[in-house]
Amino acid sequence: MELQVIDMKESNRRETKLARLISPQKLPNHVAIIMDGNGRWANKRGLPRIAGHRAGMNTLKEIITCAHDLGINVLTLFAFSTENWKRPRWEVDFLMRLPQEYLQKELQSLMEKNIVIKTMGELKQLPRITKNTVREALQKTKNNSGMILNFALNYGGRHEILNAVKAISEKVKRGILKTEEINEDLFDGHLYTKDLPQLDLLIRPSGELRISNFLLWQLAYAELWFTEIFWPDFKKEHFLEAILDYQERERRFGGIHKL
Ligand code: V0D
Repeated sequence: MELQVIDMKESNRRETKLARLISPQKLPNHVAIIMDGNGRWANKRGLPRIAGHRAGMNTLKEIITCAHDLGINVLTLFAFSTENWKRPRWEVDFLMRLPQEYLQKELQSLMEKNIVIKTMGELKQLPRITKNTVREALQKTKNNSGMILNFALNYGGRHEILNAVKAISEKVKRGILKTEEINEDLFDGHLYTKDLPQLDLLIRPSGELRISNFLLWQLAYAELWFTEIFWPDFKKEHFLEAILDYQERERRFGGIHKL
């Protein structure tokens, strides 16, 4: 008990220290997070995987609050990938009930923060209850004007790119678009992220050094930040550390730094 109290103070002090070092005028506009390591976090403690997902939901609350307080404009979260259907049936069923559980607990606080919920991915294939809950949340928050909270649900980066290719080629076939008119901006306009600012920073916890089919096109110039910490152990101080590292990096976009 004593130790835990000391630990808390220690971590609060670190948060305050990090928060003071952040420059408000150099914040990333758009941050994405792969919320990974929930199952392994639970295994390590001899708990069922679903306990890890629940713990991951608490982290989500803390990080959303932190991003909102900092003034981040868009937070994109990888909640369910097109590959996650390969997990055991019971785990998929459990995950599909989380949006409802989450929104029941948190929608009010999201409204108070003026947060807009958005999604990207194929919602069509989700169970009806999940789809309806999510659609209701989109509807309820659509007139808010604060931070965008963008959940990637049944999302795959290659799938997103193929969809764009299909939509563009259909336009060419119908004569609405000329092949010569296809450029990066036009392509951007056919992605789920078309109305969002450019991605600045990707955070991946839990020690995996991969992109795992997330935001393939959008990651072209984004900064990447990895940590070994599992998502349920990921705290405000880690988020602030990622933002601070981002601010200390020199972004070149393929050019050379002018001395
Ligand atoms: C499990 C840790 C919130 C990562 C967080 C369906 C994995 C908890 C949502 C959510 C999940 C989604 C849409 C929405 C509101 C909330 C969520 C899934 C998993 C996959 F509009 N947490 N969460 N969705 N986890």
